[in-house]
Amino acid sequence: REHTADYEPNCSQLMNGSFPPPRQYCQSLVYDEPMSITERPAGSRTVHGVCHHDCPDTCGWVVETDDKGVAVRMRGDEDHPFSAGELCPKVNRFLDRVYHPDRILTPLRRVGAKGSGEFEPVTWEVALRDVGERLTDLVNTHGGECVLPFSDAGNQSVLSLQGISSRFFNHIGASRLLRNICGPTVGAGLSMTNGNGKSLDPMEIEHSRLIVLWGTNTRLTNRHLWPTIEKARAAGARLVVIDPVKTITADAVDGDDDYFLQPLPGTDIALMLAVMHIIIRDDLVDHEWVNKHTLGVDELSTHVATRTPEWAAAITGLSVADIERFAHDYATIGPAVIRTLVGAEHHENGGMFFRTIACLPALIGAWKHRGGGIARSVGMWHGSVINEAALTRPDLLAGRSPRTLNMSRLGEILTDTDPPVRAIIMWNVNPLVSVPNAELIKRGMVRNDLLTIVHEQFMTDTAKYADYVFPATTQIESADITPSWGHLYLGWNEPAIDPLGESVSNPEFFRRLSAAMGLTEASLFDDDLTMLRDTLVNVDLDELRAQHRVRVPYPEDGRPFGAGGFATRSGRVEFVSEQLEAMGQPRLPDFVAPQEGPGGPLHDRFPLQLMTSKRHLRFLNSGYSHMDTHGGAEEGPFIEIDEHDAVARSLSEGDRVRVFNDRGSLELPVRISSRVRPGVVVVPWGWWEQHHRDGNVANSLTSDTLTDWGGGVAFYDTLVEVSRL
Ligand SMILES: Nc1nc2c(c(=O)[nH]1)N[C@H]1C(S)=C(S)[C@@H](COP(=O)(O)OP(=O)(O)OC[C@H]3O[C@@H](n4cnc5c(=O)[nH]c(N)nc54)[C@H](O)[C@@H]3O)O[C@H]1N2
Ligand SMILES: Nc1nc2c(c(=O)[nH]1)N[C@H]1C(S)=C(S)[C@@H](COP(=O)(O)OP(=O)(O)OC[C@H]3O[C@@H](n4cnc5c(=O)[nH]c(N)nc54)[C@H](O)[C@@H]3O)O[C@H]1N2
Ligand code: SF4
Ligand SMILES: [Mo]
Repeated sequence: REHTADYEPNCSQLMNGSFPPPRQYCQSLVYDEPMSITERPAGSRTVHGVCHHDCPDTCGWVVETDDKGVAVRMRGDEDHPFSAGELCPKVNRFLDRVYHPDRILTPLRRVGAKGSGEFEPVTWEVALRDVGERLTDLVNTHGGECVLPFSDAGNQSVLSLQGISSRFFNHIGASRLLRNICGPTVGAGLSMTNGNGKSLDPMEIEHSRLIVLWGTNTRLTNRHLWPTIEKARAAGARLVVIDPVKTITADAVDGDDDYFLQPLPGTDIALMLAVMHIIIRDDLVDHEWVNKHTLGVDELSTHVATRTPEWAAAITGLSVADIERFAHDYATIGPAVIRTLVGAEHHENGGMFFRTIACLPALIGAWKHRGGGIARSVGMWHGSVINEAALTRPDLLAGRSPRTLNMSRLGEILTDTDPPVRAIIMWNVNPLVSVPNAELIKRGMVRNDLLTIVHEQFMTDTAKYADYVFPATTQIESADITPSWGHLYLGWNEPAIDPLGESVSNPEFFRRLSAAMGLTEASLFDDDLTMLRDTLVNVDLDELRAQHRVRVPYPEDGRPFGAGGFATRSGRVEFVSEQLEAMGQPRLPDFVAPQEGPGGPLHDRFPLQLMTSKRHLRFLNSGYSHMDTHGGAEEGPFIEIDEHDAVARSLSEGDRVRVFNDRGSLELPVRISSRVRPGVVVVPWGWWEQHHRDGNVANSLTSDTLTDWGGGVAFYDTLVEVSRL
């Protein structure tokens, strides 16, 4: 490897005056005191860090550098209580990503048409002067709301997610972005029943004896939880997997006691209602717990009396016997845990899915047992040590209340919103691959009157539409703290190397943007450590750094609702919800069929339900398909279709087809598969336009209809037809 000028701290050229620095300009300066790492010991170093990806596992890692400051080795941290020394197939070659020849290492200015990907390198000074002037002009002429921040959790560390950026957008009064594409609907659904989205620590599954993996593909998306599940199984736990697709997690079902249920997508609520029907019919209710901690069980009983197993079988496509068996197992084998993550929220009835699933543990009193209840994201527990307001400074809005726009409707935002968005600043996100209805987004992104600024590591499908692309660091190049939504360990991320080329971290990018606009608000120039100190609650930053991680507070007896204490207005689990009724939703859990589904108006023309969930071991969302070591090592893209559906369309293995609906189309080879049911097809998500002959992507087809509540989006309620090319 060449390692000369590239590895100079990028701030040196700035500090010698080629660009005027604001207060804390240079990334390496933030280490001045009291934790100086600027004086590196001669020879190699070993530093501890933590994975930043939008992944529940938040693994610990160790990076070794040589005497020139080049990272030469990276491995899992064996002392990490959750990941225990393993890095997944996405990240175990992370250094290939860090030093990838395609990394963006200087600012780039667009020279070709939007979307063409033609850029020229420019200096930070030139790029920032132009961007600063144009943004200032737009804000002065049209008000701050014409600027839209657009980001997600590409790096979910605290500073990378919202250090400086939130302050910057609050200060200029920009439109606010509702970042609800992943997860908040789960919380909003559970909250209607439990008052909040509080969850069991997944490591408590060790104590469970019935493990229901419901709408989560653990072995793919949450692999470091698997050893905990195996530990419970070794102690006699039984496993049930519920998924419309026969995933690699479903493949783990083994022996007569474990089983896999394959309902049609978006129909699980009917299964849950029938489970409640059976539990009540056969008097498997934990009456004592229900009387003490729930509200509305009589009304619920009357309601589910008509939700028979036969009724649910007709909707879900499951057999009555399977529904009966599952209800009995769930109610009688304890402690019973339902493990669920995000996938099942991506339906029109996504909120109701989680509102209804929360009723199940209440009915059988599962929460009172260690290892019983629901285990989902544990982000809430991390929230107790993070003072978000100190980080994001809502007070900088100074009484203004800018509009809020939902990120899942980016196409609509850019093509049909009044007053229009005139500037969009994107970081941590690749919407042209990841946000539904991508063809509509493209129509917005080509607008010549839209100023598009992207802060990225690679020339993604989205970055191709930018006016300016600014180079972003990777996680091993900047300091941060990283909470986890899959376990209780908040990690310190020590930078192992200096920023490559002229790349900067996210907070540094927004410090520079603030300076370029001539802003003088002091908190826009806070250094990283100051922000972290202000943000952490009851955690000493120096201790966190020395110990690499800290376990966030969690009930000592392992039971989040052991003594009740639900956050609803009644303080109980609400089978009946007045809050939902006030929102115009059913007050009781109920199955509402998706509009874009088998019973809806589009089904005649587009009779196949398209699932585009995570599929490849080496992909993390949209982030790796472009690398030979990752995309090159996976097979795809393709469409998986059941044999009956294939025969009905005269399709054979390997045929090229056009998958289409009114939103777009996609050319793919056919794979005939027994992993999907008739009527359901799967296209793996994460491939870029360069991987498809027609330049479209899976999300060219997907629905941007929002979920019933919670502001999520119904990716997986997408209807398509398939025809041979
Ligand atoms: N069809 C379909 N669409 C989906 C989903 C699906 O299942 N099916 N899943 C949805 C879900 S759950 C999610 S979370 C979203 C994910 O949405 P994506 O936007 O695909 O998220 P990531 O791939 O995690 O990260 C996006 C970008 O962040 C960049 N990045 C990483 N670290 C940094 C950094 O420190 N600074 C900056 N500036 N950039 C950085 C990466 O290079 C990457 O290009 O996609 C959603 N879209
Ligand atoms: N390898 C890998 N790991 C990842 C990611 C990745 O891209 N690659 N992405 C990360 C991110 S951002 C997230 S949010 C998590 C998501 O983690 P998960 O929620 O576990 O993953 P998903 O693939 O979104 O969905 C899980 C399963 O839900 C199923 N599902 C969809 N609709 C329904 C339904 O109606 N009922 C039922 N029962 N099941 C349904 C899908 O078929 C899928 O198998 O994974 C994270 N981990
Ligand atoms: S992507 Fe997830 S599983 Fe892989 S190293 Fe990062 S946190 Fe661990
Ligand atoms: Mo996600």
